[in-house]
Amino acid sequence: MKIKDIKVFICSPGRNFVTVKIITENGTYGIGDATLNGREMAVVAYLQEHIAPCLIGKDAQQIEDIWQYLYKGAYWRKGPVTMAAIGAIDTALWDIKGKQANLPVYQLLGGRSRSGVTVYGHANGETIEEVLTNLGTMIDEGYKAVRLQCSIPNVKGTYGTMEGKKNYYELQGNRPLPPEQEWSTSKYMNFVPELFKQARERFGFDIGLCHDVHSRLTPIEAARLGKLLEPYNLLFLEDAVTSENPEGYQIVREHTVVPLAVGEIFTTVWDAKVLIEKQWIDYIRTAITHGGGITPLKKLADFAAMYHIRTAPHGAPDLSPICFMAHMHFNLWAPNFGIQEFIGFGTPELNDVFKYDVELKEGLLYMQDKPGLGVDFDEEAAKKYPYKRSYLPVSRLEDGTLWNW
Ligand code: CS2
Ligand code: MG
Repeated sequence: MKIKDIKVFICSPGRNFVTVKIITENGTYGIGDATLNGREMAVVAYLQEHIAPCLIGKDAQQIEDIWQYLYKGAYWRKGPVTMAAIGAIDTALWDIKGKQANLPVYQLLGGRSRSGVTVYGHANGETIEEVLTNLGTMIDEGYKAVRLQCSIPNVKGTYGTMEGKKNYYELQGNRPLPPEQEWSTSKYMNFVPELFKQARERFGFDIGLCHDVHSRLTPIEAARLGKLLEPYNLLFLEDAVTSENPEGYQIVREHTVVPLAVGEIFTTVWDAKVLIEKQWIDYIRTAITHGGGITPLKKLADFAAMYHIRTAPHGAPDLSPICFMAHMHFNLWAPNFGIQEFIGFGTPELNDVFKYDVELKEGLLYMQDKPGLGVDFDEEAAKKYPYKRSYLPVSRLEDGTLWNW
């Protein structure tokens, strides 16, 4: 089954998404997500100029060999641009193989390990009261776990809040230049424990609560935050420290038992290797798109399972419904699946372009069996939403020092 054509689309139904479509000589096609927030066009060029010409005429069934060809054959390995491009190709090939076998992709991975996919939603707000109101709504909707993010008093712009926008897509799709946000570790550290104290006082301990630090703390600061949050029994604390130096997590681990989740910016298993082998983390967050596809993510999950580590795939608004559906199959299969981040079913514009069918019931996602990934991309609809350059914010300390956003 030879690859006849590879198309790359970039559209912006609210925010930018990069989509790959691989078409075989008999007309079967598969799709993949290649979105890299704020650097989308780099991945488009990598796909169009450097990957597509090499794959025309190759056998679409040889998923593993094509992955090795794209990873090792590039010479320059790893990195977000390369691996998002490879991830989209790999995902599209699994979609094709499922369609060819007339099976949902999870059946090709090893079948179901569970009936539904447990998710955690997002409750955020400008004040603790607003966050708790949103948390209460999600508990009423049946969520088993919720991530809490709140603006910090006297700090301009805080990660994870809407800044007055109606949804994440409006927020992320309208940044013609990188917005500058302020950060104060001391104001943050003095404030966050109160958020979780009040959440537990009002809603008890049955609901899973997590929090994304977004790599803003030093290891000893993260250790202190972990200790401060221990009474509130978090499901996990995410990205407590930047992960370029994995030994930073050794320091956090020595001081606190709060479960740690890392990995949304990882692009290969090598980024996670030390953290996993040393058991310095509890959840690995790498997404199929940014992690190079289903092929390497299956290997990463099995490696993590040897060290008691669960998967908790990244599920932010900058991962398209194609990645979301690939995660559905991955999560139904993975024996060490932990939980899936879920920010809802998107907007009318998003669903105008991406077609998929998933149901949320009592905090779990369910999908109907369809051949392949069970998601489609409407090329004509996508034309209505042209690409619009948009950036992630940058963060500065109150004295102007550039900091981790
Ligand atoms: C966040 C992401 O969902 C999360 O855990 O870390 O929303 C992250 O900010 C974006 O993916 C950045 O593009
Ligand atoms: Mg995160």
